Amino acid sequence: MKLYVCWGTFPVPWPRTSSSWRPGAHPCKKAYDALKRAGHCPEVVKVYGFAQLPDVTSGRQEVKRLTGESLVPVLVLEDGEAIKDSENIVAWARDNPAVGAGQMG
Ligand SMILES: N[C@@H](CCC(=O)N[C@@H](CS)C(=O)NCC(=O)O)C(=O)O
Repeated sequence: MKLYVCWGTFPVPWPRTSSSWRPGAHPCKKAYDALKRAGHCPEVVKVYGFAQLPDVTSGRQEVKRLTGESLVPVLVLEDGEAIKDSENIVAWARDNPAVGAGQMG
């Protein structure tokens, strides 16, 4: 699976006012962490740029082609299904743990 993210999956230390930008709630990190927690190991694709600007990077163009928007994070499953919005990705990870995830030994 591929996870398209902005510039990385680092935490953002600064508070923002909109709901998806609370401290520590960097949407791309949230999506990545949820997938890792569920035992997945997504290939992370950094798309760089900014959603509000023209899609100059190939990553942004691919995300736009897949979802109709250039906003990340976007998860692309092995069958090509694209899931956009970090909340949806977190929910998908919760509902689809990797085979063997959570088992010890
Ligand atoms: N509601 C969306 C918000 C996504 C969002 O805010 N993404 C950040 C990047 S992590 C952003 O700045 N997007 C604009 C951009 O991609 O330039 C979600 O939770 O996925």
